[in-house]
Amino acid sequence: MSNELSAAGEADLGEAMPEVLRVWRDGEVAVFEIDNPPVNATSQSVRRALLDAVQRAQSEPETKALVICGAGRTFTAGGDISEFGKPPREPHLPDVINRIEESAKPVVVAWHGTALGGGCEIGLGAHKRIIAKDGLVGLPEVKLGLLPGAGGTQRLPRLIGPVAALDLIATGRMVGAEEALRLGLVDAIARDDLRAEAIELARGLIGQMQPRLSLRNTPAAEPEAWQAMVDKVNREARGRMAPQRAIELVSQSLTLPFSIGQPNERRAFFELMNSEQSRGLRHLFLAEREAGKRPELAGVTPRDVRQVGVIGAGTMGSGIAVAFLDAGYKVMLIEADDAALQAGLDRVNGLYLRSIRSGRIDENTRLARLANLAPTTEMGRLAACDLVIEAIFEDMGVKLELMKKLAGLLSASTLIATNTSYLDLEPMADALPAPERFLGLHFFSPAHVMKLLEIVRARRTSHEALATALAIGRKLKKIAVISGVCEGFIGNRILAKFRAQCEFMLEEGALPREIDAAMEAFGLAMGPFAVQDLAGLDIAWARRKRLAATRDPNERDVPIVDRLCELGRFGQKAGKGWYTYENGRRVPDPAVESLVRAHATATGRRQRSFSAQEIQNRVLTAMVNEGAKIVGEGIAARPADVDLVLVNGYGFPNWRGGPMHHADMLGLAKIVVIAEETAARDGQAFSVAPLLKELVASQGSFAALNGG
Ligand code: 3H9
Repeated sequence: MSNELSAAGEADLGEAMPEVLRVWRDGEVAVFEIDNPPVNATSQSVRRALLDAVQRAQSEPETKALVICGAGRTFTAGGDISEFGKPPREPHLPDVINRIEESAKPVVVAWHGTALGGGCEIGLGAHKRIIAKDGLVGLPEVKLGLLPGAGGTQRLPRLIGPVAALDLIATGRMVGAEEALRLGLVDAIARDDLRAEAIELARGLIGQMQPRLSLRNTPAAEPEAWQAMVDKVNREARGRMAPQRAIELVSQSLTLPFSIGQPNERRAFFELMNSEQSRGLRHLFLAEREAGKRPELAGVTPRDVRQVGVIGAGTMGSGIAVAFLDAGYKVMLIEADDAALQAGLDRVNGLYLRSIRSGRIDENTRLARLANLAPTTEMGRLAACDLVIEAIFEDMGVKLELMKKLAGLLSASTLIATNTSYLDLEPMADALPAPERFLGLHFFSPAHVMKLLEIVRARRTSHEALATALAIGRKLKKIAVISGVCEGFIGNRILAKFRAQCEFMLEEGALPREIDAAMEAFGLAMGPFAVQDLAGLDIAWARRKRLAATRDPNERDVPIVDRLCELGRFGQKAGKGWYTYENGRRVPDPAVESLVRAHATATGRRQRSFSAQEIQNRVLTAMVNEGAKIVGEGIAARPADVDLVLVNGYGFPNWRGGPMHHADMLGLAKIVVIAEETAARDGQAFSVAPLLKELVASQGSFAALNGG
């Protein structure tokens, strides 16, 4: 029988605080339930209440064991991110956890939902851990550029061994109940009723001496396995500091007592907390959660979408179909004829077979997902869809034809979306009887993998259509960012300026390999010329030829890519492009370098050498300047939305927080100086964004425009 004891959560400064810990007793077991919505973060009030409750329990004769659990949908998501970067307030989580571990009465932690970061560390301080069947546990601090700061790097290796501990800490991945049990991270998986079973477990421990993890030795690692894990972490760290510090601290758990390891961990935690990398990653965490919040959409109910039609089963269309199938939608895949449809189905199957090979899904999942796919060449069947997305050839004439057809076919409630990457949405909207139900859903290839979704709002797109698109984005587990209509929307518009600046530098004396090396050192996975080789230069060439007739003759244009294509250098698939490929390895090609040099000299521009720093500054300035125009024109609602697009769709290093955040870190005044130099040299190709100048004049920053 349960009896309510008290509610805690009183503040140390006499402020009125919500009750964040409910306390009751079940016989001799005191139950402490953390109740701090939305995710039970271990905020100061929670730490205070938990510490007081654990201490009080020590002197209560009727309490013989303790259970700590969480209210609502999750145990706890860990440290309160809104407190990060501010002076820490007592009691500190490591002290609370040490007190739990030292409890003379056994403590059991019951994990449900997610037990993350500090929430996992509370469990490591307890004497036994039990998890719900669908519970997840992990130390994801590394994703915020941090490390566990409440004993996690020292207790976890003592519990599950250093190799598995380093894996979890350095990747930040969450593990499910079965894996947690296999690793020894939990003592039991609840069969049915987590709370009741946790209380039973605690009752069974009454009167026994409880082992403390901090006093245990870390089990020795198999040297080869340890080295392999260290190598993997180093390889995957790619400029990020936190995983490398994780290696250091987990190693210390093997050789140093907890009393030294823990303060070392705490120091590393605060060093990382103050690092630009962690600031960048925390900025993105908050930006992701803000992106879908639009004041104009508050209270707008999204439409219910179940059946989706995808027109065009090429690379994009089949990837989009798989993205929707994976999220549980029914999908109708449309092609013009049987051969094209079969090729599309082969692509869809190929994607699923690859997922099976990589262990992401099993055969039953593949079959279940394919059961929701209806391939057809009959456009008329689209009438049954709630949403229709076109992913056909990128040509306005062809798209307008299709829109006219759809206008006569679809029911009055169907949402219509285009996956265009560049084209203007307004003429397409004009071709439809209900333009308020039309918008862009710009997926990135491969569409079932890439996290970014640009939702393009045309002039007449309704709030309901936008709210529905955002809800779809969430269901697809994408990071959805709303963009207005302009050439290339947010991402490709910035990419075009970035690429142009790289090509301008070629005309001024830089070489492709120098630019790629500088940008890879900055943190891009691949430099811009290597990326073009991967994508295929012929695509850009075809587009250039298409646009040639309408190109402004005064616009600065660098035709080197045309010369490469004329020589059949279409990129990796041809074995040569900006580079030559030998057994898949890219090698700078003297022939390309002479071609670049010859063209550069012929332009009559002054030739000089570029430092990596100068290349990075120029590229970043071009991106930030265009980003500022995009925000200034209202195409993106916030600078943080621009950051989300560049990080999630274009490989901008996440630990730099995106170009706009990074520019704030560098100081906007510096960016404006470089932008003005560029404009002075190249007035036709570059103009300084008015917003950038305004912010510098008012000593403002992009951060101030993010709100939230
Ligand atoms: C840590 O623990 C350090 C310790 O080692 C040592 C300390 C000394 N704090 O994501 P959602 C908010 S570091 C404060 O949309 P979901 C979030 O902003 C921490 N707030 O829900 C949002 O607010 P709003 C290590 C937090 O269901 C709301 O909760 N832990 C925190 O898709 C809902 O969030 C992590 O890194 C937080 N820790 O996903 C876990 N977490 O409604 C980070 C969330 O105003 N969190 N909020 O927009 C997550 O991964 C996901 O939020 C979670 C839920 C999986 C928990």
